[in-house]
Amino acid sequence: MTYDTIKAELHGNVGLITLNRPDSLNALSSKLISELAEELKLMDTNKEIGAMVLTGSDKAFAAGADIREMQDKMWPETFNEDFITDGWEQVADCRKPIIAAVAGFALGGGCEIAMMCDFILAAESAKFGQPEIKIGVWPGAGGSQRLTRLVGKSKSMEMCLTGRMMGAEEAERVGLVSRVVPDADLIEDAINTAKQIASMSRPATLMIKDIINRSYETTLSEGIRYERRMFQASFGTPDQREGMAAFVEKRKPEFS
Ligand code: CO8
Repeated sequence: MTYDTIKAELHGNVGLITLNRPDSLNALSSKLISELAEELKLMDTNKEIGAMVLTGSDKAFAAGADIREMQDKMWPETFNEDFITDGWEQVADCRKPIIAAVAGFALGGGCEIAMMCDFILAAESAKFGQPEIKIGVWPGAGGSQRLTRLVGKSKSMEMCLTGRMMGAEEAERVGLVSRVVPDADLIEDAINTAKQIASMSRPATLMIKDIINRSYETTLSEGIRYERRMFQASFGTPDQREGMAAFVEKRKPEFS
């Protein structure tokens, strides 16, 4: 499929989506969000694909929602069309693991989309922020909630109230990103990490994503109970049989 605002490629069993609006630092227009949602749905249901990578350019993952496009909107319109809903949650709704590979700016909606991914790999040049306050608004695609859960109240309040950007080193220190890599290695590292995930048992990867995400939605005791029930249910799956037999027989597992 070809698009105007994103590029989609396959790298073996990994789907790579590149945000592609270079003239506006990948500002998230409604067209971009709808193309991204469409491609993510295709990749999420494509049996050949085991994991996805979402990236931008060297300069920007995405510098936020498209300010030019939304500047004239008024409240009745935003409410009636449920602005920032259709398509926006598709990244978080994917069942397969999705990695954000971030270089340059990840601001506002860009930071929010990166946080909807399962984890973030950051290039040394990455800069994260929720600068909405500087244009007279506040986060609207989950930033106030996801950033706070990821980095804690103090850091989240400071970032959202001042709009300051956080560099890659600080982002790794506070747990916003899983690892920092040199800019030149970002895409290769992200694809290799996704390939590693895609080579594992598919039900196991989907289940791990599901049970970790459950921890954000429930109490500790309910989450642990859910994890245990799901763990018990893994016994009898072909991949459990194969994975454990391969370990005992000292060979590489071949997951179905
Ligand atoms: N929207 C539209 N255009 C943008 C955006 C944006 N968010 N960011 C950059 N651009 C454009 C610039 O207007 C400029 O275009 P042109 O060359 O035609 O003048 C081009 O990209 C390059 O930008 P700069 O010249 O400003 O580049 P600099 O390197 O000087 O600065 C910055 C880079 C610091 C990233 C700067 O561009 C900036 O501050 N951008 C805005 C960041 C921002 O405020 N983001 C938050 C937006 S609000 C938001 O995301 C709310 C999320 C809620 C969901 C929204 C859903 C739609």
